[in-house]
Amino acid sequence: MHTIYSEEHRHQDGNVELFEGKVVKPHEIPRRAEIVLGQVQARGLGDVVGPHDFGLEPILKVHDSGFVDFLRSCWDEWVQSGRDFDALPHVWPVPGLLPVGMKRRRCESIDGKLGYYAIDAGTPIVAGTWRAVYASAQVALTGQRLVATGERAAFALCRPPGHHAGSNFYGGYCFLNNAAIAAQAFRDAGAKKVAILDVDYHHGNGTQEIFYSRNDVLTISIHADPRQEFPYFLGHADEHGHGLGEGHHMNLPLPWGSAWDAYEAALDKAVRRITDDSVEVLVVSLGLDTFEHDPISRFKLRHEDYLAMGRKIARCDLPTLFVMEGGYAVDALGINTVNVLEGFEQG
Ligand code: SS9
Ligand code: ZN
Repeated sequence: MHTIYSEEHRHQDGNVELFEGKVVKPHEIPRRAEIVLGQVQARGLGDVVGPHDFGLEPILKVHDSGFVDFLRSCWDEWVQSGRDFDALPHVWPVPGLLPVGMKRRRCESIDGKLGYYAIDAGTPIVAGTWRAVYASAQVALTGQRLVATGERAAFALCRPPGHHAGSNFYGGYCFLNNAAIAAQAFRDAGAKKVAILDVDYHHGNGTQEIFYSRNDVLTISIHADPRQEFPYFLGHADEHGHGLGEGHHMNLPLPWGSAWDAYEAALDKAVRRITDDSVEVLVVSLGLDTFEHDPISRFKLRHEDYLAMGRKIARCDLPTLFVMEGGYAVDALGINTVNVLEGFEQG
């Protein structure tokens, strides 16, 4: 299969992340994408191609224009306000802050805007963030075009990742929801029903939010239980979709310490839900932070389990776009990623 890759990702290169209350070096670093690209080439997965530019239009079908404007102008406003270090939020309009009858409003101060749009303080905005984020979305859209025009599968080597970003918010190292943008592009290209299967260790809260009231995009996420793990406030087993979307969202939370046996059972449920529906195309949010040695996660998947994961995803028997999400055991990230893709090709 083809891999889509852009060097623009290197412009997202933060200096700090607030991680569990501590200021640390970011986990989401440029070397992640370089390691994956190296393994794609070393194992001969297929051609590596650059992205086309589809512009802002497909992004604005998923994200609010005010939010996109904020991402584009944030760094300049931050610098104009006298700062030269990474832009992070430090105050939030939590729901109970406002008296009954009052609406959340966007503040003109850049600190107010950061708190308005950010869900965490772990996602630094730097000078090159928008460049990298825009290119990452175009990488996903280029993969979408390849699959929509007849390829069985494609691998969008997106960085930064996307699944924590919603229609009007960013966080969890994610700014624009690449998988959601691609899924919407499949719909606009004529696919009647699209499925997004999120196998990242963390719940795909942004993807859930974007499609929660819709029945044309089935969203399924297998992840660490939000009672224990980020993003904490969403991703429980009893969230099934709302209104028209009722029954078109599925969360499969698993406890800390879960290994392949438990994971495989959840993946079987996901595959069954997809094959029971009239889904025409599959988008996989491919996070590899379920790995046993991931530094920020607590699942126990091993190298060989990713081959089995790829084979199982192939049982959906659908045209498939893989979109890169998380994975922070950087030295193993290429092996685990390409294992899924090779397993899929064998399956
Ligand atoms: C809590 C810290 C989580 C955000 C992780 C985002 C992962 C994106 N243990 N910090 S795939
Ligand atoms: Zn993750």
